[in-house]
Amino acid sequence: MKPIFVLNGPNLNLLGLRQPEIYGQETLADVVAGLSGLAVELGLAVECMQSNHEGQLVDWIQSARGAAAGIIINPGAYSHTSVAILDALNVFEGVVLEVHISNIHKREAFRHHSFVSGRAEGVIAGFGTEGYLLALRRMASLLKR
Ligand code: CA2
Repeated sequence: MKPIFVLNGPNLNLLGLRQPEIYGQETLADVVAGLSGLAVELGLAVECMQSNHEGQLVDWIQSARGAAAGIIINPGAYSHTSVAILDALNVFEGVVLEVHISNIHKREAFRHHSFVSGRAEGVIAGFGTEGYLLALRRMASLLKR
């Protein structure tokens, strides 16, 4: 089975270090450890990557073509701005799930729209960092079909 790419966008390297009232106490390393453990349980493999750079995210999405079964992505602020990330995801043939730690619909109006949501099979928002684990469980059931 090809791996699942878990992509995190800008500033998510600061998880657990700043703004815990919005994004919780867990660090990105904690999230990666949780996903790696759950992946073993589900019989999947995950490759977790984070970048603050839009082009790097586009490069990783392009590299997923033929190499990954699915992509779980939290594009961070690029969710609301990036047609380039949407275009790259549109060329990827596998399952795409979108995760937001916070409930973007309860926040400022500019966060209510995500370009990626038009491509994603499903979107999780407002479940904290647990959303990544829920997305991985959903990915496992979608890939079994
Ligand atoms: O809720 C989410 O997961 C977001 O994708 C997070 C983005 C935000 O721009 C989106 O609207 C919603 C921001 C990520 C910033 O992450 C930080 C984590 C800890 C401390 C500071 C920033």
